[in-house]
Amino acid sequence: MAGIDYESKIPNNVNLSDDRRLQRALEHWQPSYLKWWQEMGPDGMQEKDIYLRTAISADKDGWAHFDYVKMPDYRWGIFLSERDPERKINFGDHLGQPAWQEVPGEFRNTLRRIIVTQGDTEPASVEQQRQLWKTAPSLYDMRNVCQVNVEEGRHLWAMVYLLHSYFGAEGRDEAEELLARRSGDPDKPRILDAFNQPCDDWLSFYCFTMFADRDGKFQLHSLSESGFDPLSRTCKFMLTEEAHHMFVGDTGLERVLRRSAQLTLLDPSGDARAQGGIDLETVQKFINFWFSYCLDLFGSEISSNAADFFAAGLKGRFMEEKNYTEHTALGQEKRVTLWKDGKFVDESVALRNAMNEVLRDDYIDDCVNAVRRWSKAVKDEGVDFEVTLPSRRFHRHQGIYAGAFFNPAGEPISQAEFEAQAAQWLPTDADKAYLRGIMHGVYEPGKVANWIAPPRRGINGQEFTYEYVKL
Ligand code: BYC
Ligand code: FE
Ligand code: FE
Repeated sequence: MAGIDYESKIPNNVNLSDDRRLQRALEHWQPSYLKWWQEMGPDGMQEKDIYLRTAISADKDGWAHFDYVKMPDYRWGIFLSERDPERKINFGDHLGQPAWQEVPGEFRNTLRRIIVTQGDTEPASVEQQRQLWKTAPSLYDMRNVCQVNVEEGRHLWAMVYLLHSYFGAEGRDEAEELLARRSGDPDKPRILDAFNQPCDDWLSFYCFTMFADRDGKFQLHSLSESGFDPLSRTCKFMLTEEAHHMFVGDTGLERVLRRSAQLTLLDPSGDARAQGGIDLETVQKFINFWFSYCLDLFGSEISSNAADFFAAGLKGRFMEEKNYTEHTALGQEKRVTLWKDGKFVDESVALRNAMNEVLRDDYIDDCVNAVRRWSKAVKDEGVDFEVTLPSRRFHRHQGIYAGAFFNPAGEPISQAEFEAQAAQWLPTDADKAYLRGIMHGVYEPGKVANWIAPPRRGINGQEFTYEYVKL
């Protein structure tokens, strides 16, 4: 394993200093990145000292260092997990051949598209979250959103490294474009829908890190199986950081739900809002919204793109090597329930064409586990309320259910019925205005907003009362 080069402008474990041309290209991109960060990173937060984790190596133990950092001084580096010189392509049509160290010409465009799509989500999420620190419910939470943001910035670096290293002039153009698109901008939006949705309250932020970063987990896992070895190694290391992002979302929602339950009990008429909190029904609506948008991130249930990615050995299933014994996915089918001319029709789809749905299934299982824990937490507080996930058909904008109308149980309804009930299922403007009204930043160490429970423990062994941000 190459050592960490901390002397150069760009920390890395890829021997960047041996490749002057690449090093120059990345050093040329760096000021554009920093300019983007100043413009689109946490708004007005750039001069503050924040207790942050920085990736300093790809070793399992001791890969990260914690200290106070001003975000623009964060050392965004390029780290790939260790190379296995014996590694073989472990699925698809090239099964058993040595993993590629260079991009095969025939897959150049496809691979570039996958890397660009992945890369685009990283800066998008920073843009979506740039106002959040101001209304953080505690310094602990304020620190966490900044942590997530600097690491998404590093994930952008990871993809830009691949574009610059392996895709020549086209890759350099794509790297520029990654800094030019803007979340939610009608003229130059980010690529995937969920990354153009506003995320400007903390309930949305916890849903986002729970559900969108979890899409990241599954997409990165399937890319870490890639036959293109540099992509595989890059994604493997990104997953190390991703765990904390999902932790922030999962525990954030649990803290909100617990507090909602407590305030429901505290109020004589069981109204958490009357106590300045968030009622459980509102939390459920935000879950419905973000979960459905994140299901869209897996693409269409039946997808020739997905079949091509798998056949080419570019993108495998979740835990392809570990969880499966058969790796060609040929001669197999998956049942998919289509919605055709106002009727459900069960159809067998060639497994390769159903790869998006296979990954979505694993994702949903993962989400179900979390929801079970949250429901238990609410019951432990003494309130009888079941948190649920809506059906995979509810409120979809991509795939075979898009354009039709289903209730959260997945039953078909008319557009008029949907519109009549949407306010009970999805966040309304009034709900968002209510959240804006109760979410004021709490800037004193150890204090927490009324609408959320404190976390069980702090960061890196520190107390919750630690001064995570020096304001
Ligand atoms: N929104 O066959 P289809 C993360 C497009 S999250 C808009 O259905 P395919 C993170 C699609 O591009 C992980 N458009 O799907 C989390 C295609 O367009 P073209 C991100 C969509 O091709 C939090 C057309 O519809 N990583 O890291 O199999 C914070 C038909 O395509 C959407 C990846 O996504 C959508 N939701 O695409 C920070 C991995 N869905 O080509 C970071 C890389 C589909 O006809 N991406 N379309 O113009 C991929 O592997 C695939 O592109 C997809 C599915 C998973 C997105
Ligand atoms: Fe990321
Ligand atoms: Fe993330």
